[in-house]
Amino acid sequence: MHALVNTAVSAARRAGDLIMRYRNRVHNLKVSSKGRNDFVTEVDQQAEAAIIDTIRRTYPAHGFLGEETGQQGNTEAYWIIDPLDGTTNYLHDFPMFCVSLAFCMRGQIEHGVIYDPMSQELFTASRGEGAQLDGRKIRVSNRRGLEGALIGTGFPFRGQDLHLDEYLGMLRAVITETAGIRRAGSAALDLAYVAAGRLDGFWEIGLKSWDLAAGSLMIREAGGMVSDLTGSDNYLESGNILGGSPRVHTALHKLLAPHVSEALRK
Ligand code: 2AM
Ligand code: CA
Repeated sequence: MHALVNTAVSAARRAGDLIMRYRNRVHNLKVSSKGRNDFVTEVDQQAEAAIIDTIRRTYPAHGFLGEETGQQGNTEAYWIIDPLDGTTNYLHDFPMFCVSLAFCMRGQIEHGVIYDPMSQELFTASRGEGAQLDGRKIRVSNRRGLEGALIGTGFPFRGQDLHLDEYLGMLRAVITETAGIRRAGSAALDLAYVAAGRLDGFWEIGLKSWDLAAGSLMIREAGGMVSDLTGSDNYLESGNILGGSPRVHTALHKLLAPHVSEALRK
């Protein structure tokens, strides 16, 4: 395994252990949901601090772009961190959340690690070297189109740019044409599931780069395709993503196209 991936795995496991240690406490907090929210925010922050600390010990010159702490340091060689993807699930003890780490070098994502501390499944990928689940090579599904396909998505949630009408149009189209939709609540883990062939495709709008960086590399390295909703490579910037096995990606792109408004083309 690449030395950078080794370090990322240690960091992700350390964050995952911390998340699991706090899990019972979150559930026992009999306070208002605000109190619980604050507590979870604290878990997020501590997990991110643990990740940064682990990476810094080996790579003191690297920079970071974290969901909790934002951009810091080196912007040429840096780590994109989602310390706890699926926070709402975690808050509800719904067992679908993960730690997502990506290493970015001069604008290219080179390595990705996604760790699910509930199942202890570890997904890894390095550019040009494939993707693995617990050390075994994974491939996207070999489904030939939308018929029978299982598609993941996430509902829009950010206040002002909900694009709800467009999204509902997409949902209607996908419900009609596929075997079903799953809305699991952790975009990073959903993307890892696409890479592992558990989902045939995935789309979501309005995400952030830390939700997508590791998982998008994983899908490509597992033989799949990733783009934004227009088919371009701009998904990390736009936050709109469409991924899947090659034929499902192509079919889903075509199916969603009529619902992609001007605003979603940026
Ligand atoms: P998060 O848990 O790290 O915030 C689900 O649609 C995806 O959107 C998740 O990856 C989740 O990542 C992200 N997300 C960000 N803010 C959210 C919110 N307010 N509600 C639901 N999901 C959110
Ligand atoms: Ca996230």
